[in-house]
Amino acid sequence: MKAILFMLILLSMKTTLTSEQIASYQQDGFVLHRGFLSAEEVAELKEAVVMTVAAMGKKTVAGGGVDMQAGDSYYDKVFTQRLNLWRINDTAKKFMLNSDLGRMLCRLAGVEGFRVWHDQALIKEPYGNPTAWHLDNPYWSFYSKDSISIWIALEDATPENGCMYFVPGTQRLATFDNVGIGNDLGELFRIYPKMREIDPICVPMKAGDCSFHNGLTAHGAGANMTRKRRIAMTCAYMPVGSTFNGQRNILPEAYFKSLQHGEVLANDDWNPVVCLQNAMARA
Ligand SMILES: O=C(O)CCC(=O)C(=O)O
Ligand SMILES: [Fe+2]
Repeated sequence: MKAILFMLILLSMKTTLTSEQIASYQQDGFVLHRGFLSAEEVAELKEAVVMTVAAMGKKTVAGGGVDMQAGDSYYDKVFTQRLNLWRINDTAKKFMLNSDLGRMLCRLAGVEGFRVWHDQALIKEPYGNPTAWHLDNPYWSFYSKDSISIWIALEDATPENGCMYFVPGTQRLATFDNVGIGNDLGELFRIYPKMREIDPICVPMKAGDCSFHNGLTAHGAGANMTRKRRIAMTCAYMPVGSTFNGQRNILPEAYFKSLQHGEVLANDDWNPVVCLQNAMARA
């Protein structure tokens, strides 16, 4: 009975994409997907996220990654950021490693397969600082033009509480140079002056909506000017076959030390596969 219920819950996720959405993602480097989760799914995932974040305390990476603690800096007040919840919470795992979601990623990016890089709960607390413009992929332990993230609104995300903004087409202008998410909102545009010429798009979402963005698309979020938490759950995915670039990011120490530059990142425990198309054909 429990298993049947489990299936029904998963089946109600809206995982079909239109060809317009795919074309729009490929053109702009991001796309909005409305109604991804039902109200019940939002409640289930939100509860799991809030509970897991609370249980982690100041520890920022769960499940054996780099040992880091949140502090009291400007960055700590951009959001409460807790990573790899999927490693310690089955609900987060069920959603973030879902194979239908995996298929959406493959279709959007036009690549054969993805592994989880890391998930992140991103809670912009009341009066939280804005999220400075940045690119994601340069922080990670591999470089790819095809990495992708999902950002799921678990509360309505609005211009008042810090919804996301994207600069369309910037995935084609970016290299792997980056800036930190610090207190200089527009620093990214000093290294990429061409990106300044494009108008950012504000992407408010209802709880249950999600967006997908390429790891090289410039994006940021506003401040939270409200008294309520802006709660989002996100996950970044790495194309299958990506290679180690020498950066640690959140890798566990022993694994990090064992890696050679250029080695394929293929650790099924740490970076499980969420979709592999043509797997049958190649088997
Ligand atoms: O939620 C935010 O404020 C920023 C999110 C972000 O940068 C991301 O998901 O890559
Ligand atoms: Fe980001």
